[in-house]
Amino acid sequence: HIEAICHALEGIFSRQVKKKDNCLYLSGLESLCVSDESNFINIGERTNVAGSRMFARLIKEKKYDEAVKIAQNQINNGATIIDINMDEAMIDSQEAMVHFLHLLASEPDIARVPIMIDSSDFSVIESGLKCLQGKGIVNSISLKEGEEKFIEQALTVKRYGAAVVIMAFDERGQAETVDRKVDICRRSHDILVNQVGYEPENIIFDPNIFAVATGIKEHNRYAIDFIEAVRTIKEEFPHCSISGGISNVSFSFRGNNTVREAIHSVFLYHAVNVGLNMGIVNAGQLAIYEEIDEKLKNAVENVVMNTSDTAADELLEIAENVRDSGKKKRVDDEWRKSELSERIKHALLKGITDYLSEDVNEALDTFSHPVDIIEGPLMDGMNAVGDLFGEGKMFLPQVVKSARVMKEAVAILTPEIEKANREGGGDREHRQIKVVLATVKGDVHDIGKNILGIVLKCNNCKIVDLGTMVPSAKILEATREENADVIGLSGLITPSLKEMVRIASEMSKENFSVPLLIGGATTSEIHTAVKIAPNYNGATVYVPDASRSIAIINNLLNSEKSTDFKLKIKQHYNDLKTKHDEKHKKIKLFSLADAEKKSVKTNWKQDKVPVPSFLGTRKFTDFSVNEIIKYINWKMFLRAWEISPAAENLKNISATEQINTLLKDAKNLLDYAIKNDFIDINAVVSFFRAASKGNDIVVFSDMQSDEIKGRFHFLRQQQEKSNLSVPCYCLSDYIAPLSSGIVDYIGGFALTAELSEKSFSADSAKYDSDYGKIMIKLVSDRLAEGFAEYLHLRVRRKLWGYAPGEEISDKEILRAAYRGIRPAIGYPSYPDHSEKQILWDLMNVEKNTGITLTENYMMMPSSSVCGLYFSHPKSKYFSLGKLSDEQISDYAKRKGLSVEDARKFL
Ligand code: THG
Repeated sequence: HIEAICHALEGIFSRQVKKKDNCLYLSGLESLCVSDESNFINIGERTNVAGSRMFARLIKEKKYDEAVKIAQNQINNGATIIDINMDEAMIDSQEAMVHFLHLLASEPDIARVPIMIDSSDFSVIESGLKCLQGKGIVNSISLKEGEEKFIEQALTVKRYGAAVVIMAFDERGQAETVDRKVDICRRSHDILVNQVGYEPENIIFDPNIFAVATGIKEHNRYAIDFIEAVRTIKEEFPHCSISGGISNVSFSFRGNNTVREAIHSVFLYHAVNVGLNMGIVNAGQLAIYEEIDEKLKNAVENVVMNTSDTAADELLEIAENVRDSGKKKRVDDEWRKSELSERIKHALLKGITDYLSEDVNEALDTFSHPVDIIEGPLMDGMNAVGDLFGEGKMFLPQVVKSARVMKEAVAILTPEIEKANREGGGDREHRQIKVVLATVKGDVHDIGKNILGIVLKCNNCKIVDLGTMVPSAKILEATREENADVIGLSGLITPSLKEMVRIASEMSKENFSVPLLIGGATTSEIHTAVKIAPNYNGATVYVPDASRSIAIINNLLNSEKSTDFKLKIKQHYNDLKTKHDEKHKKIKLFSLADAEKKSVKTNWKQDKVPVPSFLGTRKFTDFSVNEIIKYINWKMFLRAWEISPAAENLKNISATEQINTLLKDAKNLLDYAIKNDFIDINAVVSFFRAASKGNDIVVFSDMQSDEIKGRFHFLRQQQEKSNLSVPCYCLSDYIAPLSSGIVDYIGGFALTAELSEKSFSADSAKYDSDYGKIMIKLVSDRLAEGFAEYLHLRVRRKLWGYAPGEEISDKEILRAAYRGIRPAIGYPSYPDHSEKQILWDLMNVEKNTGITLTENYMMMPSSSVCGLYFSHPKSKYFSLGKLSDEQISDYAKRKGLSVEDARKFL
C-alpha cells in the first residue's frame, strides 16, 4: 500500500513524500509521520476533570488558557486523540465542555487531532458534538438503560458523523467476565450495524478496564479477563476498534507512579498484542517495556497475568522500594565505586571527562600495553555507545560527547604507546579503519559530514577529513596516499549529485575498489542506485544518516560478511533502478505549450498591485537579534541534530531530557553570543518594477524606461495531475505581463546571520569542542532562517507594505500563513542555484552584505538565505516535479546555456 499512500499524499498536499526508516514524511511537513507504529492510538487522558486534579482546578478557576495547554501537552507527548471530560458536581459540565471545545478549535496544533467527548451525561455529549470540526468520537454509550435508549443515542451520534465508544454494560450492569464482555459487545455491534446502520469502523468497544491488586481476590482476574476479551472481540469484529482507560488498571497504586507506569506498560504490551488498538493514557508517561527494572517487571507481569494469589502482595513489597522520590539521587556518583572498566564505560556513555585521567592512569598500571586499554575497555564502551545509538536509545549529541571522552583518552594514551614501544622495542599501534571524508567540489556544507566523522571516530575509525569544496583529484589522491579503507562523499545541493557521479566514474577509470559511501541532504538511496552505483565498479552505498554508518562500514570491511553484503546491496540497487525506470516511463507530461495554457490565471484589473515603499536597494544592519530569535524554528534545529519527529514524540525520558538539554545549550549559546556581540547580521532588500515575459520575469531600471536591467528565469510544472483544474505552476504567473497594462513589482533579498566561530574560540574554551562547533553552525543556520522570516514580516508590513495590518500569531508565521511568498533560490519552485548571480548583480549583494558565491553558486558564509518576494495574493510554494527535455532546451536557450549545463544546475 505504501506506493498508493505516497501517491495519495503527494496529490493532496502537492508535496514530495519521503520514506525514511519505514516511515513516510511529507517534505516540509516532517511532523506528519505514517509508520507501522501508527497502529496504536494514544488518547490523552489529562483533559479530564475527574482524572486530573490540576485540570479540574483550572476549569473550576476558569483558567481556560492553562487548561488548553494541558491538551497541547498531551498532543506534544504523542496523543493523537484527546479525551475531554467535564463531569464534576461543582462544574456546569455543559457550559465548560462547549467553552473548552471552542478554545481548542482555534488552536491549529490542537484542532488537528480528533476529539473524544467523554461524559456520562448524553446532553453534554450532544452539546459537545455541535462544537466539533471534522469527525468526533463519543465516549460513551451503552445498553445499560436498555435497547431503546441505546438506539436513540446511537442515531444521534450517527447524525453528527461521529464514531462511538461502546462500554460493555447492559441492563444487568458492568461486564466483568470474559463471556459477559464479549456477549455485550456482540449484542451492541449487531444492533448498531443491523438496526442503526453503523459502519463497523465507527465502533470502538471498551470491554471495561478495572483496577487489579486491590486486595480483593475477585479483582485479580480483571486485567487478564480484559485481555482475553480483547482477543475474542478482535477476532470476531476485525473492523471495529478496541479501547479502554488504561490508568484505571493501576488505581490501587495511586501515589507511586513508577509502579503505575510499569503496570500500564506491561498491561498494554499484552493487550496490544491481542488487538487493543487504542487506549486512554497519560501521554508522555508510559514506561518503556524493555526499560522496566527486571524485578519490578516480573512482579508486575505476575499481577497483570494473575499467575498466583500472592502476586499482588509481592508487588506491594517491591513497590515500597521503588517510590518515585529519591530514586535519582542515589545513582549519581555511585558509579565511581564500580570496577575500572565499568567506570570507563560509564564515562563514555555519559560523556563525563572529569575522572578520565585518574581512570586512564589507573588502567596504565593494570594493563601490560597501553594499546590494550584502547582496544579493551575504551572500545567496549564505544561499542556500547554505538549499539545504543543504532537502536535509537542514545542520541547524536550524546554520542558527540562520548566521542570527546574517547578522544581525550586516546590523547592521554598516545605518548604512553610511543613510550611503551620504545622501551619494549615493539611497534604496536592502534589499528584503525581509515575513512576519507569530503564535501564535494562546489559545495560548502559540512555539518552532516562532521557529524558522521564524529560518530565514526567513536567507532575506532581514523578520519581523514578533506573539508569542503574538495575536487575529485584531491579525494582520489588522499585515498591512495593514506591507503584509506573507505571514502565518504557528502553534498547538500543538487549540483553535488552530478559531481558525485563524476567522482564515481573517475574512481572506476583509475581502478579504485574501496567502498564509496554517499550521504547528505540532497542525496538519496534512489539517486545512489540509479545514477551513482552504475558508474563505479566497487561497492557504492547510500548512508541515510550517521547512525547507520557504523553498521554499513563494518559490513563492508568484515571479511566474512562483506561479499554477501555487497551482493545484497548491488541487487537491491538494481531492483530500485528497474522499478524507477519503469515508473518514470509512466509519468505523463503536458507539452510545454499545454502546460503554459494551464498557468495561474489572474484578473489583473481586479487585484490591485501594491506599490513598495521604495524602489531600488537598501542595506539593513540594525535589526535586533532578540527580535529575530522569536522566529527561530526549533523543530528544524532538532532535525539537524538528527532527532526525528518520532523521537520527539517518544515517551522516553532520555529523549525528552536530551531534547531539553540541546535546546537549553542552544539558547545559552545565543544569549552568550548576543551579550558578547558575536553575531553578524546583514541584509539587503530591493524592490523593482517588473513584468512577466512568458516564463521569465524581467526587471526594469526605473519607473519610466522599459530598459531591462535583469531577467529571472523560471520553469513550469508539466506533470499531469489527477485534478485537471489544478494549474501548472510557474513563479512568473505571479507577476503581471506588460500586455496587461498593469505596473507590477518584485522584491529580492539576501541576508546572513552568523555566530562567528572565531570569536568564540578566542573567547571561551567552552565552545571549542566538536559539540560546540556543530552547535554554533546549527544555531547560525536557524538564526539565518529566523532572520529571513522576520525580514519577510517587515517587508509585508512596512518595506513593501502590502499587508500593513497583518495580525497573525508567531506560530502562524512559522507555517507561512500570510499573504505572499519568498521562494529561496535553489529550492523546489526555483531550483537553479545559478540564478543567484542575477540577484547578486542586480542588488550588489557582495558589496552590500559580504556574502560571496562559490563556483557552484553556494553562499559563503553558509548561514545565508536569498530569494525573491512575491506579493500576489494567490502566490504559493510548489515543487516543479519532472520536466520534459523540450522545456530544459527551452530553458537553456532562454539562459544562453548549453543543455548540459542547464541540466547540471537543475
Ligand atoms: N473507558 C472509557 N472512558 C474513560 C475510562 C474508561 N474515561 C475516563 C477514564 N476511564 C480514563 N481516564 C483516566 C484519567 C486519569 C486517571 C485514570 C483514568 C488517573 N488519574 C490520576 C489519579 O486519579 O490517580 C490523577 C492524578 C492527578 O490528579 O494528576 O489515574 O475506562 N471509555
